[in-house]
Parts: sequence; structure tokens; C-alpha cells
Amino acid sequence: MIQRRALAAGVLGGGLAAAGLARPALAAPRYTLKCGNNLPLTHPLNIRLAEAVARIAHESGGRVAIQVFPNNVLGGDTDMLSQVRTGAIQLFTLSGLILSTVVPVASINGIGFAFKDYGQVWPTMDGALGAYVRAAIAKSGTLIAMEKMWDNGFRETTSSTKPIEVPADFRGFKIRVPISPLWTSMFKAFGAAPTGINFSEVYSALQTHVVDGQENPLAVISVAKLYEVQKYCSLTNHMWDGFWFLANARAFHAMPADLQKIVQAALNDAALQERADVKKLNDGLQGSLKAKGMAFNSTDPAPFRAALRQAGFYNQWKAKYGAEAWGLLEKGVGTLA
Ligand code: X2X
Repeated sequence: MIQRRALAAGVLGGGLAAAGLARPALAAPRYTLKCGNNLPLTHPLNIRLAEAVARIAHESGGRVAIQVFPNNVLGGDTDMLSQVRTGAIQLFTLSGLILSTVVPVASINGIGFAFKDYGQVWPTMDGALGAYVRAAIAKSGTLIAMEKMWDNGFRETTSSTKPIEVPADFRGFKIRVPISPLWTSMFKAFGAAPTGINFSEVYSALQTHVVDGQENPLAVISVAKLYEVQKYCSLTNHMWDGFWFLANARAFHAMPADLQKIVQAALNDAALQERADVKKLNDGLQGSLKAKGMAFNSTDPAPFRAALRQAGFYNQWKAKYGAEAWGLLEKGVGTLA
């Protein structure tokens, strides 16, 4: 009986839809969203994401189910970026720098030695510059970004061969960088030999000495166990990087407004918690990474910044982003070029 009624309703609904009429509200439709990321389950991003997924299931009465695919199980970042654009997955956290292959201005937060500390990062990325980048993401047509970025962190340089103490140590250094023109450009400005490699391949690239070094926040160096294949950790703090929480625009807007709000609110709240977790983790990790055998050194940012300025790096990128975006960055961090 139930089956026959459901069948009849289905036929009726299909008929109305074919006639261009609204389908009667029989059972509320459910939405399953696949969500990919490049980090191990132990990273705060995945811990807070799992909590947000549970909150969304609860608040939506089970109508929104998010399935998380962590740790590059769906492929590397460039694969997942294609997938979220076509709608094969619906949600994806991605570094703004890598997103810049589709939305050029999205790499602007990664300009070398721009942000000094989190006191400059969050007001800028939650403020006018972040809004500018999110508008550019929406203009791409296929993607939208949640309001709050998730933290990756200030990036440090690791190596199997030597510490980086002064800018000249980068000369000829074979370093893995994520796939992004800004990253390649910055390390070329230092005279290094950067290779663009997805994070999914980084551990093996270091292990087999395809490259001698890489750069990442301490939290990533720790959860991805890069200390197993790297000896030196130089605290270069050379850029701040974060993840945009991206959604496939069509899939997101296919949900009714109340469900969109539930998803946005839970993900934005989780982002704030993840930021606090990552900061705490990065602040406390030096000791445990030392205990695992890494040798640390600090650096003075001034000569690194001067080397980039001398190479024309800041002027080159200012011209690419345009005066408006560059002005919003400088409003947050002071004059760069
Ligand atoms: O690929 C990286 O190095 C990582 C994990 O930091 C990013 O997602 C940009």
C-alpha cells in the first residue's frame, strides 16, 4: 500500500514537473554533499569539520548529509578543484593560492612577508579583502565560498640537506611548492628551483629526493609526518595561507534557503574554532618536532623581504592584482612595494 502510494506520487510529481509545475511537497528532499580535502583526519580542519557535519545533520533534521573524503582520497588538489567545479563533489577546502589558477586574485593573501601575525590576518581576510576575493570567486560562476576562511597557518621551510638562514640559502634549493603561479614566482625570486607538486605527492617526493625541501605550517609538518623525511625546520614565516571553504554554486543553491543557512552557519562557526586549534597547535609543536629529530632555526624576515623587493616581486604582483585589491591588502598590512 505504502509502495503503491509512493509510486503514484512519484508519477504524479514527475508529470507535474514535466508540465513545468511545482512538485507537491510529498517528502522533503534530502541533499547529500560530498566534501573533499587534502589533510589527514588528525588535522584540526577535519576534527572541526566532523563536528560541523554532525551539527548540520541534526539541525536539518537529517535533510543534509555531508560525506567527508579527507587526505586526498579523491585525488590531489587540482583533481578536487576540477571535481567541485563540475559538481562531481559539492564541497572542498582549498588554499587561496591554488584556487588562483581559476580565480587569479585568490592568491593575494600569500604575498611573501605581507602578514606579520594573526592580528593582521583575520581582520583583513574577514574584512574588505576577504569580501573582494569572495566576490571574485562567486563571479567565476561555478563556485561560491563560505564567509569564514579556515586556517592553514604561517609557513615554515623544511629541508633534508641544510637549514635556510639567509635569503642566499634559497639559491638553487630544490623545493616543492603547491601548484600556484604565486608560489613558483616567489621562490624563483629567491633564486630557488621550485617544483609544483600536489600535497598528495609531497611525502614521497621528499622521501625519494625529487626535491630537498618543502614549506608548510608546523601543524601540517606534524600531522603529515614530514619530520620522517626532513631534518631541518627553518622558521621563515614567509607567508600566511588559509583554506576557502568552497561549494559548487549550482548544488549549493539547489538547496532551500533555510538549509543553505544551516550549512553556512555551522561551517563558519567551525572555522573560528579551527583557527583557535591551529594557532594553539602551531605555537606548541616546536618541542615535539624537536623530540622527533628536527633541528630548528629562526630567521630575520627583513633581508628576505628586501630580496623580494629587489627582485621586483612586489611590483610585479601589484600590477597583476590591480590597484584596488593591492590597496585592500596594504590597508591590512602596511606598504609593501
Ligand atoms: O599543499 C600544501 O602544502 C598545503 C597542505 O599546505 C595546502 O593545502 C596549500
